Amino acid sequence: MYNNMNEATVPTPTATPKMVAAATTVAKIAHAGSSLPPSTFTPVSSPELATAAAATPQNLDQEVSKEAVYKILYFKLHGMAATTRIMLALSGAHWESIYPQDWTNEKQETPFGLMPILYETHSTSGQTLEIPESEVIERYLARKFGFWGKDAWEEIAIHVFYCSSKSVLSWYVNKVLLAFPDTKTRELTKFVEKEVPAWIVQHEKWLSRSQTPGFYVGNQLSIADIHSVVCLDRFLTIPECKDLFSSEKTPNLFKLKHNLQNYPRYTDWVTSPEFEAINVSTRQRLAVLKG
Ligand SMILES: N[C@@H](CCC(=O)N[C@@H](CS)C(=O)NCC(=O)O)C(=O)O
Repeated sequence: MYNNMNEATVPTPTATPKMVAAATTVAKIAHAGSSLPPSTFTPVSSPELATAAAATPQNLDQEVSKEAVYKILYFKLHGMAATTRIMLALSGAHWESIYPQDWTNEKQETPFGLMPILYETHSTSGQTLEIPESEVIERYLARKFGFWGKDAWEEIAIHVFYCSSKSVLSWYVNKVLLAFPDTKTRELTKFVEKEVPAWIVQHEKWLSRSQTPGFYVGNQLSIADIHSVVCLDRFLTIPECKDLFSSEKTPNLFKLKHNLQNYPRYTDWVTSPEFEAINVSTRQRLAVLKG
């Protein structure tokens, strides 16, 4: 499974900062010619990696830390990077979306041959953390940026709503978008008549019971709020789903969306030329998948 990892980048448990820096230099040389940051993913921890992963806790109320800069590698599509990009935008951290230039070859350099991948580079140590797997990235950033609740119970509740929305979006992607042509229509009907209405009923119920309108949990923005808005926006682009949503039919989901729109950094991101470019190529890709 780890065939493509660069062994030179794997620090031992007793690796010193000097050894880590040397390994990083070797990795940079090994990746000359590639557009991707050096691959550094490793199953072996070290004090330096643990410190880097725990470093720079930020939240929306704190001044932006320049200690870590982020790159998120994904196709020029919303897809599995949408929630991560929104969290990065909201955090005020220094970040950029990067796109594969020659994916067939670059794929070989990545931990699982799949995107998204988050690269977090620390300016003090020069260390780059490479994190694959969309859900891991989302949860890592949610914790780091303060979208993961204020206590252990809030964390559980946020996780519950986040997972519930994740599963309905996965249902759509796996059973409708990626379906063979002969089953697509049948699965889409199931999605529109059963899966989305069930999501709406349950999430409207829980949002109507929340402590603060516009948030699932507590009185602050969480990954559950952000991810449900990503789902809502996605479902609103499906013509067969559109009529299931309105300010009368789904007032609490709409409140969630309007609340998010009150964050200037969110609005800056979703009105940016780059977001629009991702919109355009997402629409093109979806048109192809729809057939
Ligand atoms: N479990 C992975 C799945 C990632 C995945 O399937 N990525 C697709 C794009 S949505 C990909 O990288 N495809 C390119 C390829 O297979 O070469 C995650 O959640 O990150």
